[in-house]
Amino acid sequence: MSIDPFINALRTSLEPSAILTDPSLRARYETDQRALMTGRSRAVLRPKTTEEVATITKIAHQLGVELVPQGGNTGYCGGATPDDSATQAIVSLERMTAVRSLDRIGSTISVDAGITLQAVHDAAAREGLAFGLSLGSQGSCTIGGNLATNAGGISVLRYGMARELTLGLEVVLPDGTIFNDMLALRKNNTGYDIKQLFIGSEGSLGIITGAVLRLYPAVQTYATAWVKLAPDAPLSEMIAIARRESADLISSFEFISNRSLALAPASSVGALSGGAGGAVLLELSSSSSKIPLEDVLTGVLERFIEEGWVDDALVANGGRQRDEMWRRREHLPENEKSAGGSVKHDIATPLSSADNFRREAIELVRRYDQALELSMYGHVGDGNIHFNVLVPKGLDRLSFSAKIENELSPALFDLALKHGGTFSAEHGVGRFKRHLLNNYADGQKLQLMNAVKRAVDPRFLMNNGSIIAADRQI
Ligand code: FAD
Ligand code: 2HG
Ligand code: ZN
Repeated sequence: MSIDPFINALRTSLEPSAILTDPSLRARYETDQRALMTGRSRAVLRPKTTEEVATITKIAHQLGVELVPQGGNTGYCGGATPDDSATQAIVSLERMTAVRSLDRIGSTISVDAGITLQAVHDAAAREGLAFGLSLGSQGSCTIGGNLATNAGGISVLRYGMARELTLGLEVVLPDGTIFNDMLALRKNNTGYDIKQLFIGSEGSLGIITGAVLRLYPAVQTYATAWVKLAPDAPLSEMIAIARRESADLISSFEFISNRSLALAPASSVGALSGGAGGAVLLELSSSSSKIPLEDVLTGVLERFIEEGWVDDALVANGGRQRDEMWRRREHLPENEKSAGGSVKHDIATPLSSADNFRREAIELVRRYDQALELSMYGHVGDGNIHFNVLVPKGLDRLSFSAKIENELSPALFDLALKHGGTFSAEHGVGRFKRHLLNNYADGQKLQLMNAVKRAVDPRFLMNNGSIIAADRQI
């Protein structure tokens, strides 16, 4: 029998496979996906139901044990990784994967929070419907993680962030009580919209156990182009024109720099290279096959070529070529990793400042060190660019990251803020960016966050150290 009173108490309510204490079984839950941080947990807990999550949380509350919620562990900010004290317990939702119900007429789906994003896509597709959130990690990330981080991805300009796709939520609060707001309503103006507090809270206010999500009619037709950009193509202007000329049928407008494209293995490049200014993956989509999407896309591309913004464009001639284009885009994070890694800057600015930010940020990096290489890509259609500094060959990844984060990143974030932007567009704050939140957030916002945290979790038992920490005000 364990001498840990917390584990002993749990054993009376949970089956043995729900409690992992063996270090070799715990290991994969204790390191973040980029291997930037490894913690040490007291145990990894794997509940199967909301009631089991409530039981765990109640016992933790009684004994003052801190919990770290975890979904697919694909996050970028170390928010699902425990500290190294061996006192925090990870609560993994990986065994809570059910579709609770799907309403075809109302276009909603109700799910357990541990279900993968891909499984939600599949369940919706079986009923002729679609879920609007799409990420490169969708085979492993979970709905709970998506809502906890308010994830973005490649279709935000059509469907919005995770928040905008959520109608209802079920959350186990830090004392083990259950907040149930699993309504499938578009309209419900009955007081504070409390569920919104948990979306984007990165596990610091409670454990999301269920959600009701909005679905849309399934896409029937796509028109997809790989656009080779001329130097200094004004992306913001192009986005505005493309939206207008396509009656807003654009679902993705993804920019990829040439340095990012060059990270791919030579065998996967084919015709999908960039122009002098890089490439854009532009996609229009519709649930009606009666709309001549390709004609609309051709009209947009002709306009770009007339303006001299585009050297050449390739329109996908079918699903296979479309898949190739998307593979080229979705593999970028993996390609960066294989090439030695990068220091990430997940920047968003208003679209009207995006081109100026990019230009000035490139100059800033050049002034700091001519030799640094930038991998820039992302969801520029919604104002978000991943402005990543590649780790030079032969340098230690962690010490290079620390140096850049000390010496260069603050200037890049200052520049983003000068342009009305943010230091974290879609990846969140977690443990890695807590100091940035302290530095950059409005003082009143920090006070309100602190007040909310203290009201919901006065003993700081939920994900202490991620976003907000007990040892400091925030
Ligand atoms: P985890 O990594 O397990 O956790 C993330 C945070 O949420 C942690 O703070 C954790 O405590 C909390 N959390 C997890 N589950 C719960 C729960 N049930 N209740 C309360 N808190 C919880 N992100 C984007 O926004 N856009 C992208 O385009 C994108 N692309 C990606 C591509 C790749 C290849 C990879 C590896 C990641 C990408 N991500 C992207 C980041 C990541 O996939 C998202 O942040 C995702 O939403 C995290 O989900 P997860 O289940 O893995 O959460
Ligand atoms: C993407 O857009 C993800 O592919 C990852 O948000 C971004 O790795 C990155 O910098
Ligand atoms: Zn992204």
